[in-house]
Amino acid sequence: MYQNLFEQYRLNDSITLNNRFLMAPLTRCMADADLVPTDAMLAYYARRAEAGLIISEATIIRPDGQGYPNTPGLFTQAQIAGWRRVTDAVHEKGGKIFAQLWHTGRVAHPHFFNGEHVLAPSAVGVEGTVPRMRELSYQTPKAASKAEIAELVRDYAKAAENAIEAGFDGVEIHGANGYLIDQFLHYDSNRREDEYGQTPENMSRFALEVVDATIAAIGADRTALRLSPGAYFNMSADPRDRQVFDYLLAELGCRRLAYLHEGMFDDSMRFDFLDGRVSDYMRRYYQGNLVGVGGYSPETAAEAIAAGRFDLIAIGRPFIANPDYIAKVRSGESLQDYSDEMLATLD
Ligand code: FNR
Ligand code: 8K6
Repeated sequence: MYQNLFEQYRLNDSITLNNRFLMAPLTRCMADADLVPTDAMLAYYARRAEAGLIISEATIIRPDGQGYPNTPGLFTQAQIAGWRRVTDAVHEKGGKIFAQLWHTGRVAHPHFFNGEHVLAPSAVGVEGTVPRMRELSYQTPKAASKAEIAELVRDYAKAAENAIEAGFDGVEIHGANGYLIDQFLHYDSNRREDEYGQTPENMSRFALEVVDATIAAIGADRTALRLSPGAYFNMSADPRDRQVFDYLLAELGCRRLAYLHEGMFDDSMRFDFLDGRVSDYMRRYYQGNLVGVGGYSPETAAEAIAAGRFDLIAIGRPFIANPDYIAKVRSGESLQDYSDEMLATLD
């Protein structure tokens, strides 16, 4: 069944995947107090190594990128060594794994890094409190200076180098879901009046600088990007955002990334200003490898791939509920339904 999903897929000259299933990046908040991956995390990822590619849970590039408890990092030697054990275990089982590189921007909280402020494109805060730590209210961020922006770009590239040192096959830059890079890409959160704001070209500048610095550090064939053109999480949409993404996607088309990944929880959502689904919008404006995600079953994913709507499918919640998701789909065994209670343990 679903034969197209089990075909090998050649991402580029360096990387060929065993099948078209990606394990979506899934924050689990289970790293240790030093944000180092644990033995339980090693076992969790190794159990899912049959995926064509695992994308790690979002992993912070530096301390002030942290917005949730116990999210792993890639900025200390101990974190690199911890991830090395995870990547070795996945490779031993024949799998591949990318690190998702994360800075939460205005969704960060100084509680986690004993800091004074959080950095964002502009001093525009998010409403509300930190999930799982409701006593912590979000703060109004500090608008990053140009020197701070340059430092952030360098820190993404450094984290990418650290990821390669840790044995990852590549990195997916987290440019989605209302976090730092996405905050530059939407009018709701980017009110800058310098060369990082106000026009599609300026608003895309930070994202492209991060992408280009990462490519320079580890190569385009090992660099991927996740984007949310439809602001739907930690953010409000503005119809003008469309022009920013039209411009950005055209620019990305020239860069031969490993893949581009839509950041969505539910890809059946339709956005007027994108003329429909996010995946369809991205396919129209981007010709490289495209990853669909958000509420897909093996059936609907196989159909979408057969119809050419995207090339690869990322699976999130069903992979939490079914460590042996790939084997079950291959054999036609029924899948266990996901429930939020499953987030309490790392099975
Ligand atoms: C997520 N998602 C997510 N996305 C991301 O880019 N980085 C992350 O760390 C996380 N973390 C995360 C945790 C949990 C518990 C959930 C449920 C989701 C989004 C995820 O990658 C995916 O886009 C959605 O889960 C939709 O896919 P499914 O679950 O419908 O297959
Ligand atoms: C991008 C997500 C990072 C989340 C970290 C916290 C983990 C808890 C996730 C709960 C998932 C619920 C998803 C519901 C979001 C719907 C958005 C429209």
